[in-house]
Amino acid sequence: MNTSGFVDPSQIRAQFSSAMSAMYRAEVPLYGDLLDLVADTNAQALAGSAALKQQLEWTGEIERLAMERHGAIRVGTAEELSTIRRLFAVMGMQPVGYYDLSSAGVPVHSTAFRAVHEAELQVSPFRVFTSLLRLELIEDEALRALAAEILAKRDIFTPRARALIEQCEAQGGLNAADAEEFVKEALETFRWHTQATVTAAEYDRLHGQHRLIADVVAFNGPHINHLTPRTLDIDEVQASMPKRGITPKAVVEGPPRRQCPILLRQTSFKALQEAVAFVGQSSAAGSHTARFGEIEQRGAALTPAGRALYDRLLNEARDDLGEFPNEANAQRYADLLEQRFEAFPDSYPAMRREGLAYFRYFVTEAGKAARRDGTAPRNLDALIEAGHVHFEPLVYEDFLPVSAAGIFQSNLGDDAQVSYNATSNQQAFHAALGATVHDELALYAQTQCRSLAECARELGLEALG
Ligand code: OOG
Ligand code: NI
Repeated sequence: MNTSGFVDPSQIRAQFSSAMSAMYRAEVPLYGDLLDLVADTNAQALAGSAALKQQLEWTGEIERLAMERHGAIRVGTAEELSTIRRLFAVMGMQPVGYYDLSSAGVPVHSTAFRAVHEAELQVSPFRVFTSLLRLELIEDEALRALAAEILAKRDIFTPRARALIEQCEAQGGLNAADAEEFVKEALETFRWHTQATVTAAEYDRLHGQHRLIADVVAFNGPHINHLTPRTLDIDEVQASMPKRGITPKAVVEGPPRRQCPILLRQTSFKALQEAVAFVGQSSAAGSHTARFGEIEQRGAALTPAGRALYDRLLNEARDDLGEFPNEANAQRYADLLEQRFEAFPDSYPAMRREGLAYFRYFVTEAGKAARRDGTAPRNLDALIEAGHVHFEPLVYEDFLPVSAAGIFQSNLGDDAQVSYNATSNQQAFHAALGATVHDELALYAQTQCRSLAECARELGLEALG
């Protein structure tokens, strides 16, 4: 609570994230199994490596690890996307990054809603990968018209959620009672619907065009389709999943395993077939497949130079493979990735020296003592050398387009491997969103900059950099 009587948006986000997790756990028990497996693996990883534990203590990530998760939704119209933006804004979540997935055969473009300041991320790092269906990519004109007509009829928000969003915008915040009601009402948008809004025949037509189109159009809301806990050892979780009756996808997306993890590695288990009722059916005689489980391991955020190197090495490994990664070539792909990524320095000092990653800086006890004695060096490299300043990588808070496409595809089945010849259209996305997305690289640069300014202040220096 701040002086205005409003609840801190980060607190609303933390409450919402926890309510969403409880709802999903009740709806999809396998998600609960995954949470247990990840908690066990994380405890093991921390017990096995004092260095890892210390690193997460420096950055504070140790405190947010157990509550860390991301989810994903897919919406159908510009109005839905812009209202979702306003709904997330109540919880201090803003659109970051633009992801075009059409080139990978998924007719959507996306952003991630999340907190943008490190202090807010520390309270709750909850993020939602949010995709907008690109109806214009449906070739069949009659089907496109049908989809648009069905979408125009639905309201995915409760009247009370809409009212509370408006109230928050008008007043600049919500008090505790309103915030609690907001969490409850907002949650309704993300709930699963067993009742479809279309007939079985309409569903089949939509599904025949693309499974994702049926998923977006045929129900009264953008059900949360997965929630992803963060693990400290994704290979261990991947290997342990079958022992707990969970079948993971064949390939871990993202960079290979390294001493110093970078960006994001992800794996998922296949979407579940769930009973639904189509219009005209008296019971849940049909089925729909959308919800799945996913795990992620996060590493260092990369600078533009680091990201360019990552993209190049990833593309080279995929070119070497010569086909989409799949079950049959998974081991070869892992080997090729490792070979190519030998060109990416695997120590934090080297990544820092070469300007490949963003870092956070901390004044050590020795640094504070040296300041009192007036013996401290005055530039960053010398301060690090003398042990007066310590650095840790900034954790990557975003997503990766090639990985996201892999996650989508593993859950859409092989029949979805079409490729759209569409051009990415960030301008149209901004227009639908009613706002522009943040550039994630600028956000990391700002966090690094604030951390250097804080060190300079603590050391009584003009600036550090
Ligand atoms: C989103 C898939 C992408 C990720 O973590 O990259 C994703 C979706 O299936 O809607 O979740
Ligand atoms: Ni995901």
